[in-house]
Amino acid sequence: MERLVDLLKSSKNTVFLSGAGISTLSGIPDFRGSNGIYKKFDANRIFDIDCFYNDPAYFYTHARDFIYNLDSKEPNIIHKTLAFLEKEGYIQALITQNIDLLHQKAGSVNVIEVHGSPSIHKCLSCDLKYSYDDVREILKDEEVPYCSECGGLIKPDITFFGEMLDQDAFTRAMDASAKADLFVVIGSSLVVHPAATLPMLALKGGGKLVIVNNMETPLDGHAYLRYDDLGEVFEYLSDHFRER
Ligand code: CNA
Repeated sequence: MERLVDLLKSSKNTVFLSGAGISTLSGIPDFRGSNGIYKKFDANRIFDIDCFYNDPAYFYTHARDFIYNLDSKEPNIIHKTLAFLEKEGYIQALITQNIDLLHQKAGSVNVIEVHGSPSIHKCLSCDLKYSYDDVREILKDEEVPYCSECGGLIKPDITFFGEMLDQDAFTRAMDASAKADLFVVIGSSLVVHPAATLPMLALKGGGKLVIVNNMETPLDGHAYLRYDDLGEVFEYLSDHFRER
């Protein structure tokens, strides 16, 4: 791990890509990990855009214990260390596939949310915006939130399977990745595309790839450094950088 510290210190343009694995330490299950959502129910169906249109209650029922309870979830040592490293100038961009808002809660500023965010919801008929808190309030009484102005279905601004990614966010993510001299993937299985292509952009630009994940990923063979345990790595980084 000393080698990772050295890399973080010597790199001029460090980009992190986070996935659902980093929030398991905050009690939010990931998709494909050992206690992931895929083990319990069909996450493909919950986040499938056609299923959402046909049966929004299916999404909102499952999301109650997954997205609409985020107020009770706190950033862990990984989110906090990343925010600290950004503040100290060691991280230039943080790209996340997560939709749990914990990076922002920990204080990270330059966060690129490539799969959107539940902080905004929109009426699919009239485009009226609702905040996360608005929708959580509606869900206290209703199974599915509908627009108070026109009765249209309300959808969170997260990217479902079958939808295009937000082009502005993804373009920023691609630009940051292509410029990175150090690209660190944390807690992602790297199987969801196109986010999983971002490390390749860094490699093509001559950047070094580091992967921290406790299951194999398709890019392990390209990794300059490879670690399994996120908790261990971030305890080390936290101790090292905070105790200087
Ligand atoms: P994923 O496919 O579930 O992969 C997570 C990876 O993290 C797995 O390979 C795990 O083995 C690994 N992992 C879990 N805990 C640890 C640990 N303590 N140490 C090391 N490795 C660990 O998730 P991805 O992010 O790759 O997939 C992308 C999807 C998942 C995105 O669309 C997300 O929006 C979606 N998702 C997000 C959240 C969230 O916001 N917290 C939760 C669940 C799913």
